[in-house]
Amino acid sequence: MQHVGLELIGVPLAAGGAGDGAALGPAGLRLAGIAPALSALGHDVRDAGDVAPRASMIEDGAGRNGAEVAAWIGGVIDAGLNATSAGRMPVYMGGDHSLSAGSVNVSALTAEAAGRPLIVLWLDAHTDFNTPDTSPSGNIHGMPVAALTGEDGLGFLYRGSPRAQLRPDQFCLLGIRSVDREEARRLRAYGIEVMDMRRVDEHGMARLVSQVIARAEAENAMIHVSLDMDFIDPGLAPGVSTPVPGGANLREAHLAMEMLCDSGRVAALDIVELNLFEDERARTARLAVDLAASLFGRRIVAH
Ligand code: HAR
Ligand code: MN
Ligand code: MN
Repeated sequence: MQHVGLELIGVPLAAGGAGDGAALGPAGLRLAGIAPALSALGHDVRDAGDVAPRASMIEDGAGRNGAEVAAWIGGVIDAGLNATSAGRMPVYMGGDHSLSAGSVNVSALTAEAAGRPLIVLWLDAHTDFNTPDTSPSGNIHGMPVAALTGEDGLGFLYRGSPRAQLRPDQFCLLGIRSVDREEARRLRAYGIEVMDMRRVDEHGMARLVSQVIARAEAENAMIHVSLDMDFIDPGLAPGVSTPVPGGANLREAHLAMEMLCDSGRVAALDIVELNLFEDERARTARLAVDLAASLFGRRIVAH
């Protein structure tokens, strides 16, 4: 692929999830060698360090730890815009998935400024489309897709930040195998595209990812890749907070990354939900680095 300036942005955020383990995600990715792995592919890699949560003036947040999560999302938006305004591609190292309420907003703002549409490819076991009213847990990492598509009850996450308009039809959720009852109802009502694991089984990963890329080509869209590590089967990626059996296998996950790389349309990457407390001998951290390398040009053989 063409060499690009990549900006690593650490987001040691765990307040949006159930436990504390996600806060070690950025450290795990750094120790597993994400910077040298991407530099070795010819990219100019800069590590911006960890985001600081904005001093929060939000007191009326919803969900568990709402005000704290909002402060972090403000920091993510500041750091992300800082990277894209300098022409660098952000790689957000989470941290729980609530951070993507900020990172995807940055990609949408950046695409908007460039006059390009954005497609969001959400690789996850979960659909993350709960609201504070429907969530069984109150955890905001189960709500970022709702926040991004303008759910009223989550607007507090963007207070003090520029905000892009994202429509439900700009999202494609792939790898899904855990959806709450109310979430399922809302997904249908909003017409969000859900490529669940049954569709992966029936049609194959290649065909589904091709469809997403073909649509991006038709619209001349950029693609934001939001990789929740629980997308991958927990037998291969145990280091996550909310494992669900029946996920993507190793080649399916790499193939998705390789095809996205070849599309030349990737705008940004989130790597989220890595939980070192649950990992086994850093397998999940290393796999995350390998998947990032596939997304940014590593090949089995050059062709
Ligand atoms: N749907 C559940 C909830 O809202 C679980 C959400 C899960 N966790 C994540 N996000 N890792 O993808 O609480
Ligand atoms: Mn998620
Ligand atoms: Mn998930």
